[in-house]
Amino acid sequence: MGQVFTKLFERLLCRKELRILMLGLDAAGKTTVLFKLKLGEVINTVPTIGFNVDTVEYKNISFTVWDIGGQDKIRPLWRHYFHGTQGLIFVVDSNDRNRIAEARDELQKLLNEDQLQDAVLLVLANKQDLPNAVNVAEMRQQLGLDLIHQRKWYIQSTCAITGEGIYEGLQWLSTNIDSRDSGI
Ligand code: G3D
Ligand code: MG
Repeated sequence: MGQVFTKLFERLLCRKELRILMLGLDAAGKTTVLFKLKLGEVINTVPTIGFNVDTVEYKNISFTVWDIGGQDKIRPLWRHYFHGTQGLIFVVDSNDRNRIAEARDELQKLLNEDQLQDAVLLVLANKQDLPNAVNVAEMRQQLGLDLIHQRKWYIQSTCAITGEGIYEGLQWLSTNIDSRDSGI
């Protein structure tokens, strides 16, 4: 699977620099996705006022990942990581019906961030292997994605454990990231 992703990422390499953020509530499956990509070493850092950030650098592409939700105090610190983001991947646990509303609120807040206005949005409706999972059509509605008109977005069903759907999602991302921002 790693090699498949490598091929996909080669397409992005002619660009100067590519910043991708992968965010979502805790336990959505972000770390599982990150390791599935097998891009390289995952570096975990805890910036001074304490939240865990994982980063993977693959050539000129950087993936930055952290758990969102709840922490209003540290929220302003996130902005440091928003700058220059071309792609936002929002991972949601489709099986956690009780927290979809919370995920939606967090997503809406992210989409309101000035520095994320140019980022395209890929939503991964993860954990589709679980029998009680909300399907993609329902998730799209519950997250309010149809109300987004100012930005390119896409929702992909995934199972991060098997890797199902991840390639398709990233392919969409690589095709839709605005090349004007990426130095072409
Ligand atoms: P996070 O990084 O977003 O917090 P993790 O989430 O990647 O740590 O995943 C949280 C838990 O969900 C993990 O289980 C992980 O194995 C599981 N998980 C991730 N993706 C999927 C999926 O697609 N399907 C299923 N069934 N489980 C998934 P543990 O038991 O290690 O806490
Ligand atoms: Mg994690």
